[in-house]
Amino acid sequence: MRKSFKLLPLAAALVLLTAVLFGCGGGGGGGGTQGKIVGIEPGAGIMSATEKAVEEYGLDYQLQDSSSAAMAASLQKAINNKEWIVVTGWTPHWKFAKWDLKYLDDPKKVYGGEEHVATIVRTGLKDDMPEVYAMLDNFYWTPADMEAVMLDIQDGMTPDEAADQWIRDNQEEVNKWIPEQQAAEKGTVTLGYVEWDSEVASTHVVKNVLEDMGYEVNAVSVDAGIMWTSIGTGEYDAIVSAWLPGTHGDYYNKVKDKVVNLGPNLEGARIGLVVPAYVTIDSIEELNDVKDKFQ
Ligand code: PBE
Repeated sequence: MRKSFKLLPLAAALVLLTAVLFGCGGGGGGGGTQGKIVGIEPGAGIMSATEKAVEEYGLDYQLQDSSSAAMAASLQKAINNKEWIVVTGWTPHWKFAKWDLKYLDDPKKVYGGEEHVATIVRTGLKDDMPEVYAMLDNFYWTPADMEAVMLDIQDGMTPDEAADQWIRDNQEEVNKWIPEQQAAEKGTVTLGYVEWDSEVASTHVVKNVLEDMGYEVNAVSVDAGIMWTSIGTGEYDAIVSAWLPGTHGDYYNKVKDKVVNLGPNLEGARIGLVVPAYVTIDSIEELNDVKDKFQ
């Protein structure tokens, strides 16, 4: 009895010593400290893609959870100090207009190629709200359109102000989305989205168009996983934030038999690892050689 009590602290000390000597959780091969990739919200498709990239390229890097806003703030800080930083990035995004950035080459194509953003609606919406369905089906814009809204929000407008401004600047285009047959009875439309800058922009444009048509709109911001399960259960009427075929492929496959895919609302989207242009590497394959620069 007494003997084992004495051994316990000794065992704990040994574990501690081992951890100190071998650097708890660090290393994984090349030695030294791991590099750091600044990520965004844990549920984002780009986060699972990056975990896959770390594995497939054997990167001695740690992917850090964060938020889209915190990622942008880290980028700003690093650029102010001319420090190296690698973040999970995507297009369309205002950061490319604000700073000189580049994607790292991805020869293994872990991040897929060009993507589109699709509009997904719940089963039954077409019968319940035909003109809402028609408007959502017609909704289509370009990366430049989306960036204009994102930049206005970044420059201080609220998402509703920026969306409203864009609609007024593009009223002719927007009028083409609105069906001629207007329902006598309007109702409430629920849109689900995630607080990603691109999705804040698109969701608020659609929200404001529907409001102009006389509907009440709830734009509900949630985690990506919840957005996808809730469109599957029909709790939301629509999402305009489905990044396909790659980024949200797994989420989509789980609900695709229960929802209606209205096809692309934007083409020319992309995800990957992004660095400031002054960073002198060009490929994900080079990251391990310079991990000390990405602390
Ligand atoms: N994003 C923006 C999302 C999709 C839209 C690239 C951050 C994601 O990774 O899931």
